[in-house]
Amino acid sequence: MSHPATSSLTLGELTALLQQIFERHGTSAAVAQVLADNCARAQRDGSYSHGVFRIPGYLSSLASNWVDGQAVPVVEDVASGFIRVDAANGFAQPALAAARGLLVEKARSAGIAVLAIRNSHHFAALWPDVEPFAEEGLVALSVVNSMTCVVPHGASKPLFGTNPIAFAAPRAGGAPIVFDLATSAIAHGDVQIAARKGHMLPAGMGVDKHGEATENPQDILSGGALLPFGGHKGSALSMMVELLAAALTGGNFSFEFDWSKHPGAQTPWTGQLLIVIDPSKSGGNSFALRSAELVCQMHAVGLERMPGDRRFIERAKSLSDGIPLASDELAKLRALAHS
Ligand code: NDP
Ligand code: PYC
Repeated sequence: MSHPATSSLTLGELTALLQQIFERHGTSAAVAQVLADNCARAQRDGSYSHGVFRIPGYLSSLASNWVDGQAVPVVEDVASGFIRVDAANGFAQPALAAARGLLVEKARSAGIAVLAIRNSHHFAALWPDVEPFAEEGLVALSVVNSMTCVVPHGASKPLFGTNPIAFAAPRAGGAPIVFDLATSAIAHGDVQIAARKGHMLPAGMGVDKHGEATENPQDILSGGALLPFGGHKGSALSMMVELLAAALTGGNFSFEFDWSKHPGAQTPWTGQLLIVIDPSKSGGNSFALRSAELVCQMHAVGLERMPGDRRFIERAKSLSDGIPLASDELAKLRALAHS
């Protein structure tokens, strides 16, 4: 069996290429730099549903004038532990970047700080938003809502978004503890990838347009919907994400925006919440040592894989061998950088 030819790029090469693409397609240099960095790191870590796969979606949203690639976020310092950012109909990551310094300063002085981003588009993996805090010794939790495509448990029609939750905590002597999970049974991006590859999904992920269970990703994408993970439990977490990421920030609920007048729009126009905690304020044993102890005990009872381990292994491979990209995919990206 012949395999498609692959090329490999360094993180710097891929970031520079993606930055060129974003700028070429209407973003400011500052926005391009933040999005390119995010997307290249996702590709490096094998987060394929939110790596270069997302580039056409970003570009078609920009071309439809649904999202403002030139937006300049407005940061408001509203309380000792609370920052609000109006992303001005731009992407969420530049809004986080604009407020990040103040957020860390507040978390370190007050022990805890909240960043509430509204009027924002998040089209990426969530772990890149939290992992760097843990690398600085802080604990971080973030939630973001997306677009209506998930049927709440016990309901008959979709309402929630795929609404991920990401968490990162420092760990002594090892990589931070990080998880990042959609509250739907599967991320929408993975449904698209399965449909493209002609693969069926495991049972229990979604329903077709008649509300009947289906394992066919095409049925889900053409009028069907996803289910929450874990029945009523995932559904409750998805509801929590709507409340924290939209109601608390002033952003849209996943069902609240209408992109029908912007054909090609794909980036959800919602909100994002981050909570950052300085564990040094808790006193007692160092938090990072306690994290390491917990992981040690988890391994002692037979756990082989921590959340994040797969990504860290992919990252190490990418750093030694380069980030693999199918050669035809790379050619398309290079064409986009000049088109
Ligand atoms: P997965 O189900 O693949 O993984 C969820 C988490 O569980 C990851 O931290 C993963 O670690 C970990 N994990 C997976 N398998 C195991 C295992 N066997 N044992 C222990 N841990 C495990 O992710 P999702 O499909 O839920 O989400 C994919 C991405 O989609 C996320 O990055 C999410 O942020 C993104 N997304 C973004 C949205 C947005 O609106 N911006 C909306 C929905 C999703 P590891 O990473 O190491 O595999
Ligand atoms: O994969 O569910 C998803 C998703 C929604 C918005 C960005 N990614």
